Amino acid sequence: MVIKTIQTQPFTDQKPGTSGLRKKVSVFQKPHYLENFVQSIFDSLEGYQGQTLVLGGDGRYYNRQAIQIILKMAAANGFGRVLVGQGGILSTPATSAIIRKYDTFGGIILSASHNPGGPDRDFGIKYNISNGGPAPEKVTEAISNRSKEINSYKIFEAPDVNLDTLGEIKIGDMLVEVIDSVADYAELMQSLFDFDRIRQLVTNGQFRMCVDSLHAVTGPYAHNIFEERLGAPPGTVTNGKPLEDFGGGHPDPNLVYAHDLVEILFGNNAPDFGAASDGDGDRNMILGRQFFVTPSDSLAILAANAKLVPGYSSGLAGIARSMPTSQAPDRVAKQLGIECYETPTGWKFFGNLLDADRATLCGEESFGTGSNHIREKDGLWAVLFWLNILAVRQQSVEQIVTEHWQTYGRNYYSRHDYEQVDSDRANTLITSVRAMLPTLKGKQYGSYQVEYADDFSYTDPIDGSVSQKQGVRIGFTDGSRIVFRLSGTGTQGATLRLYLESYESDPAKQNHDPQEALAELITIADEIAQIHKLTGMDKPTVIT
Ligand code: VG1
Ligand code: CO
Repeated sequence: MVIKTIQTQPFTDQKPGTSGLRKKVSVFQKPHYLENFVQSIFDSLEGYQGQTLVLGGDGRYYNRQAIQIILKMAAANGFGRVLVGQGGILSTPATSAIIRKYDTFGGIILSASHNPGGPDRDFGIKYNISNGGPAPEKVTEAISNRSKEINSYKIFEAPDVNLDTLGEIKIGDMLVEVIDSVADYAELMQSLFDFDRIRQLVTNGQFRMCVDSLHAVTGPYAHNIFEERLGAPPGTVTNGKPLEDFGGGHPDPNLVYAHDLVEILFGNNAPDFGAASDGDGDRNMILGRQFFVTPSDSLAILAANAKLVPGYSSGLAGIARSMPTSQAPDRVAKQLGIECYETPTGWKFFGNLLDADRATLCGEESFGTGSNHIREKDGLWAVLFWLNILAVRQQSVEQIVTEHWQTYGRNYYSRHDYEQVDSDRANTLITSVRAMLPTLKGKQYGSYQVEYADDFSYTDPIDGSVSQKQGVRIGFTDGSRIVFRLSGTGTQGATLRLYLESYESDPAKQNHDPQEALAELITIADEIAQIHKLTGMDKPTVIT
């Protein structure tokens, strides 16, 4: 076995987006492409000699090949040890948990999350730091800068490691430990939630639930936690075997892509509870019988009920939500007398707040919820949190949500995505809305009057770092909002996201379809941004 130094040329497109670098598999398969990026990560870190790295992915196509390359590069660059998930499998939340539990230097997660997988689809890679969370912007910028000037990388010439058998093997001086992908994570969940109480609920013969892993990474975790540890009947977890192409679907837990689950929960004789998670296991969708819980409401409800859950019984230090997430959690925070922080989109912005114990629960409208137990959002954690609440309150999902609205009011919410828009057109749209911002204040649109219009800028309260241009927002005097953003996770063209929110305090008016309740705002958004004209699309591709 020898260390080789390979000469290479920089690629110009290795700037990480909202959550790591995501490209078509064929891009990652270009000679030196993955290697350049991995070496750029290592070159941007300091003090990792002899340290431990965690490595795993969501099992998508190219996961195993990438892991072999990264192991050999980690060894050649001087890491002391790598903990790699069995079969190359580690969910994003499990990786975060393992980094923290074993106090490792950092971790590399191979995933393009909810993007489809397969030879013609997407692959991705992201680096997480020693707190278990996504690398903050100063690190991703360093990686991106390094990738533009890199001219060589180091790799061990060594045989592939058997990833399927637990145990240890060496590459040069570096120890590779193939670890159980599930155990550490499942134990952490058991330490936070009342498993005895949840077990009583899911085995009482009355309560029925379905957990759809969409052939992505949570399958082994969900089987272990729900069926083995909690005793739910076999078959509770569906699509529980991770497949390289996720069975051809989008591993995205929303009403559009998790349609099989949606049909079950909205069909005849529907079960009481349904949940799904995404490719890498950090997102969740929560459904009751004939009932959908909007992710923003979910965060608010978890916060309002946190004291019912052992891991949070002493209360919350604060809540944090991404800017486009609805203001429902703000109302709970106000009632609890705690702060609700508003951050840019992407979990990396929650890290400092969690580390400084300013926030305990965090969430995003994009089906992401989590807490200070790790530094990533966590799909199955959210499912267990809901089950714990249901077990204590002995009410249905619908009852819990509607009572929440009666107490706090309802924030009607929806996101409209326009996918695969021509990038120039999408940029024109955002640029022209930005240019209009100074003129909008005070303007009347139908029954809405603009109170403020700005481009969201965030100053991190802990380290003072500033992130600008994080989404254009237009707020109205009654608290309603319209937000425009371009996605930072896509791999084809641009995706325009339009986020819509309005507030209804009257319980008699809280049972409308959000698309109807938001209809006027939807029209106003088009009037302001000329979405249909500029995208050439007459309706969104996905509505959540
Ligand atoms: C999307 C979501 C964002 C989330 C990100 C990563 O980003 O909007 O809330 O943090 O995906 O989630 P964007 O830039 O496309 O809007 V995941 O589960 O894909 O790692
Ligand atoms: Co994800």
